[in-house]
Amino acid sequence: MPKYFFRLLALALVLVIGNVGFLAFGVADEYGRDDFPAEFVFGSGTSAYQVEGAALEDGRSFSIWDAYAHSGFCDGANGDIACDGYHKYKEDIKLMVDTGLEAFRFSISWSRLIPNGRGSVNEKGLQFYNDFINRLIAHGIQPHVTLNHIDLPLILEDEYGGWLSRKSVKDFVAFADVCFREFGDRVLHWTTFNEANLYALGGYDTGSSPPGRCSSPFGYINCSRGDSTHEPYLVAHHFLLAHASTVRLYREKYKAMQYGSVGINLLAFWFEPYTNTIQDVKATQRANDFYLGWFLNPLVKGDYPETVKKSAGNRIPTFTKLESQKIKGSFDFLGINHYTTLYIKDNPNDLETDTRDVYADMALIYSGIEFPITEFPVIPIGLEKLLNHLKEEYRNPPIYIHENGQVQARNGTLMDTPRVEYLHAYIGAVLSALRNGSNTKGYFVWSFFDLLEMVGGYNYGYGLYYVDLDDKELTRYPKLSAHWYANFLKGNNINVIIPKVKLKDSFSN
Ligand code: IFM
Repeated sequence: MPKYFFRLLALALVLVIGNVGFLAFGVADEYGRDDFPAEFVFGSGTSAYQVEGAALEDGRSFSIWDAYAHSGFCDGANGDIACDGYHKYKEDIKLMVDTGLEAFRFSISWSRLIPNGRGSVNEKGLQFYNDFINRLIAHGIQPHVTLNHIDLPLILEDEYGGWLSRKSVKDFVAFADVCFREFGDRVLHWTTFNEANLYALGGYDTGSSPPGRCSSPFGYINCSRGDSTHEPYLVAHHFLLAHASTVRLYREKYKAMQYGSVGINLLAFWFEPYTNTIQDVKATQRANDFYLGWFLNPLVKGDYPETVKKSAGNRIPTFTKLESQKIKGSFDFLGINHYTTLYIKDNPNDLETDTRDVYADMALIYSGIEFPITEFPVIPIGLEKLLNHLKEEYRNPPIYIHENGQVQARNGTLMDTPRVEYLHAYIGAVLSALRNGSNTKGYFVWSFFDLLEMVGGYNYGYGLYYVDLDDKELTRYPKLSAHWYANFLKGNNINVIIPKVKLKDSFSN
């Protein structure tokens, strides 16, 4: 697509958004930045492999995600160059400033910082993240850092089977130690794992994310190695141990000097029963137990939920008394990634066979999204109910909504009205939840750019900014949603160019 096309479109968007009186079908917005507490943070985010590129530059080594992508699983795409964020970060931070971001969530590539997985630190990697963090802070943008966004160094996968081995716990904690030591004087918000639950399910049950392990008949891919019946439970157990040890390290060695906090992130759908039958209602509870309780029960109550233990039997590891004590209470906040609501139908047939994966252990069927996902259904009440559920069931922990956003085919359009509608509705739902006592502390739009997606490669995007992959400069262009978010964050009292989604709609149901 020619460059001038984007420039003209970008100019048109600026004119439209900036020119309040000119909007034909805008209706006054019903909430603004000022309706949220001043200390509540709004941001956006990315992750290392999805944006950085420079895959083998300046000493970085491959991660399991590089290997997965190079095996053709991300629709044939890979992150060798991605958005070239490694080289363009100064320009990118300028865009964050233009957008008015108060916080930015990103991950540190373990294999860039410690290319051998353990041992010596790569000075160039260290320099990059120091520069990045310093520049964010110089512009008043809080860095929120994820330690592992599905990108374990490949060398550790090859050496001992990665997260399948308990050795991963020690190496992860040592990596976290380096990060706290080097960046913790400036970074106050740390997340150990991104979507720990999906990491276990995608990586080891269905094979639909790195390292792509699964066993027939459970895989979404052709399973060449893995064991979908046992491995997801085993790696989830190791994630929890690694997480708890990392939190302990931070609390004992760094917290008194650095004053930061450490949390974990989970993919969190909201689930609604497909019908009002007792079976579907119970199946919906099971969906929550498997998706959230799998991690949150140990973190809040010290053990896996009874429903999960009952279905998984001896395939789920047990915690020793000491481990359980160590895990219980080992988080300062919970990060959630929420995209949409799914409808749940009971499916007891799944329990009739002894050879089951985690999904069969759940004994349910989902509906609500179809693959390939082209756009998520907009159901903001789902987010509100989810936040309420976390408040009721898990003692109202501090929450950061680390990811929320709308996917669209990446066809070059900057007029992403559906994304604006989506964001407007979901941010409204957050406000409702806050007013109902949720302890939510921040909200991050996923994602800042269109980037490499696990599902769909570069064919789909969530970005506020479009990255022109046909242009060797990889020029970034703000979409309508970037202008909309910027206006919201800057407190400009503008009308929005969207059909009205009234806040009170999200109270109904
Ligand atoms: O891009 C991903 C991200 O890496 C993890 N959460 C879901 C996003 C959208 O698919």
